[in-house]
Amino acid sequence: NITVTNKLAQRLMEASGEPVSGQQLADEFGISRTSVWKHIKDLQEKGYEITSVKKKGYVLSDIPDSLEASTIQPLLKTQLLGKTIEYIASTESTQIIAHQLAQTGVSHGTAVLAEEQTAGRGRMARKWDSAYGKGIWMSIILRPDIPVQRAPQFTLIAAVAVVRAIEEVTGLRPDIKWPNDILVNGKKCTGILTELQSDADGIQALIIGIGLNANQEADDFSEEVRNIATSLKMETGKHVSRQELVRSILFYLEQYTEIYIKEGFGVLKLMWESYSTTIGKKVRARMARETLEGIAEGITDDGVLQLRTADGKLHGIYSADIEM
Ligand code: BT5
Repeated sequence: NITVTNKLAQRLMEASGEPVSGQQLADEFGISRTSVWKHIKDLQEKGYEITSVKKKGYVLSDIPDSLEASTIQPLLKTQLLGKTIEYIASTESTQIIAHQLAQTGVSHGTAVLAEEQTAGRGRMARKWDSAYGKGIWMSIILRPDIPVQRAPQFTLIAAVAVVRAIEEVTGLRPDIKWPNDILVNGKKCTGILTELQSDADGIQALIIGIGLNANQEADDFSEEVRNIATSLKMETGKHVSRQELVRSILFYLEQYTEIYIKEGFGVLKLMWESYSTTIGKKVRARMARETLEGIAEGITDDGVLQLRTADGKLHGIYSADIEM
């Protein structure tokens, strides 16, 4: 029974290294001590380090570095986000799974997580490098009651949530490059892809795809991206906890979504601008049909980049690749 095992893991994680007796666990979960012992064995087989201290009980000293629900959900500080986690070791793309799930009516906040993507994607069908076990490849299904044209704001909100999570967990100071890149020391460590399902009634689901490079070494990246990509481990010199990052991203995304629904985009726009490296700079915006050069003056309330070209004209840019 998966759920009892998970709850037991949660109970031991929350005990923060203090022993919990088999009898107490048996009482709390309404099962026998033999059954407790069997669940403990299951957890140990999954990579949880649990020792049994004589006369005191079970102590959890380490958890496996996986993104399964059982390792993420204990210590999760959200009301809704991540309360349902769909975990797949290997998949083409968590976006595909999330789109399918969204159509079956899963609830707001459902998250899809994979250890590896074999066909991870960026914008405009570009490839997203997704090495096994090294990053966070996650798609979150949100169901906000907002008009379709406001959807792009969620890319910016998600970017701020990811930056806050990276700061909190690693102490690094990432920058945001409009619209969806998170950079550390000028190299890309996270990309965000927002897709939506909508009909005449408006947005049915937003699928927020987050690809975060956590523990890669340079060799783990394909040659195409090696020079432009970085991981949090490469920047800090330390292995980072993907579990903590996922929990923190979900926490901030939930907080910011609430602020957004209650108060609108204003405060979040200010936060986004404070992390942005794009605003105030001279940039080149490559779009499908043309390339424009000018000063990035700001973003509108809808997340549209305002670019002023040398002739003094102000252009609203909805989607582009930015070079600085
Ligand atoms: C993005 O696209 O940056 C959005 C990436 C979203 C990935 C997530 S992972 C979970 C979910 N499931 C998916 O299948 N996708 C989402 P874009 O701005 O188009 O940038 C793509 C470009 O980034 C590529 O053309 C490469 O140049 C570069 N790139 C690819 N993989 C990278 C990586 N792991 N780290 C840094 N840069 C990368």
